[in-house]
Amino acid sequence: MWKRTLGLGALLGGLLTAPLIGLMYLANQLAELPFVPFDFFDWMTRVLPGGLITFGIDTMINLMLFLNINVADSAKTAEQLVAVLQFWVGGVVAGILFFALLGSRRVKATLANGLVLGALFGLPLVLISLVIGQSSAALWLKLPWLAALFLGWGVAFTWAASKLLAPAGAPTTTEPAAATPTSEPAPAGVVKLNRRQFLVRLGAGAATITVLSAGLGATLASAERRRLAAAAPPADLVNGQPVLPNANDPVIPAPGTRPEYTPIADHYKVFLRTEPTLIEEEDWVLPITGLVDNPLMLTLADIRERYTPREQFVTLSCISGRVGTTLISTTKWSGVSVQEVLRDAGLQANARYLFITGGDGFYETVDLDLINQDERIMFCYAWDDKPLPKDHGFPLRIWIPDRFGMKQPKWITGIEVTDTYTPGYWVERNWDEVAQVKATSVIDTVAVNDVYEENGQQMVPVGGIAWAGDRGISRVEVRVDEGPWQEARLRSPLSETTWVIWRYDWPFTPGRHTFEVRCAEADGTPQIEEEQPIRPSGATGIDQFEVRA
Ligand SMILES: Nc1nc2c(c(=O)[nH]1)N[C@H]1C(S)=C(S)[C@@H](COP(=O)(O)O)O[C@H]1N2
Ligand SMILES: [Mo]
Repeated sequence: MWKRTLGLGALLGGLLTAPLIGLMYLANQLAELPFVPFDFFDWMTRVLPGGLITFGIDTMINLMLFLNINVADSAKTAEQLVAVLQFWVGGVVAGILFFALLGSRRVKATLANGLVLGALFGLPLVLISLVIGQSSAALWLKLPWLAALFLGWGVAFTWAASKLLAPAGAPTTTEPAAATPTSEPAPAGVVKLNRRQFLVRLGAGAATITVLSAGLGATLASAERRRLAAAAPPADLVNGQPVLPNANDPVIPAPGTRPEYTPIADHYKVFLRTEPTLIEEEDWVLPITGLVDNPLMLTLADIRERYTPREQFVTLSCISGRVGTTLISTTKWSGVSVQEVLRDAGLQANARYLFITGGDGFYETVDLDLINQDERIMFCYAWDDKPLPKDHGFPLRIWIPDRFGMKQPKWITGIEVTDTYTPGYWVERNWDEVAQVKATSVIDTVAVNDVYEENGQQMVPVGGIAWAGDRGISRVEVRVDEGPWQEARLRSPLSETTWVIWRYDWPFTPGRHTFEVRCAEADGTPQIEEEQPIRPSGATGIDQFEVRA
């Protein structure tokens, strides 16, 4: 009996929740209506303790590395998948509970009770979605839509359960009337179905709706991505001419080296929520308040026009990348010096920190000593000469050289000048307070297919990147099978704050080989070769690359 309740309740819950998710996704793509699974997931990550979340992220990343999935491309996708799966499991659990209720006959399978069950399932979810979700659809549209979906789920569930709960052997009808689980003979002309046939039909119907809505939604989403990609031509060319400052450098990257200037669409992304935070320029002003003589309320136009524009080629990296990380990218950042804006606000004598908040609930503290030492620290409003993409913090983010991304809020919505230190979002979750960039070097390619001959010796180009924040790279060395370290050639970087592309031409010998790379900073400080874990301060160790040739 219990087994049956468990099985059938789970089955019904699962079957009916899949099309619910599909329809929400389609409406989300069509009219920006809420996609409740993401909203619920975001809410959950806020209420659950940080340690548990960190554990969850670690587990997911480990699994992806184990399955050889590119973390930079797929971490967010994986998280979204988890969010959808979690929602679906919620539907399965609700199915079991409700099936048990209906089976116990304490709740009759009436239309009214169907609505009640739908409300029980949906109400908390809809509330969460309305409060923390960022759907831009009007309330008069999203409220009836979500109500219809969840109430519809409840009614369909109750109806289907009543069919399945009909005494064994009794025929079930396909008539969706306010069904009561009785064994009344079916009216003439109605198709009689046994339980198995009924489930097959229900499953087919649910699968059809799910596949159609999810497929259509996905088609719309990929059309939008293509439209965006087409609107953005390759960034390092203008009218077919290279615009990068080192275009004439004689060191040509080994084939297979990552692009020196990351196409914006490929720039790695890290953010707290399941989806990027959407801020409309019209709705946005930046308040700079607290210990200042002249509190400011700046629009984006104010920031662009009142202060001196600056640009900088910047490599940004996430502290949670492993050795050989893909959570690192390079583009051109434009903005204004934070020093200049703060002069305008007039810092008071006891001002010590900026407490910066982001539109997604992220926050971080920046020491004013650091800002006073470095005029490059920037309020950034453009990447690659275009307004910041929504994924990357539109309308404003801060750039702090030589710090990992976790210290640099995007989607900035408020700045308070204070005399007290508040640990930032990730610092509170036990990550490094300073988060200074660790020197790192990575092998991207051993281009065995691009072998060429020099003085009768076959040569294979080997290449990759090295980076040490704003501290520069003076030397990159490669060794093969633990042989002697050989110096690589360095391409001049796009700026003193970007990675360096290196190249080493290896005298080919057939067989299986292990390549290793290490670098030294401009002042000669070698990169840390000892393996250290990612947390709390960023991974260190030697990147290895295996080839069989
Ligand atoms: N508001 C906000 N800012 C944020 C984050 C965030 O989640 N929210 N993540 C930080 C982290 S951990 C990194 S690595 C960088 C990533 O920036 P990107 O996604 O533009 O590459 O943003 C930082 N700034
Ligand atoms: Mo990060």
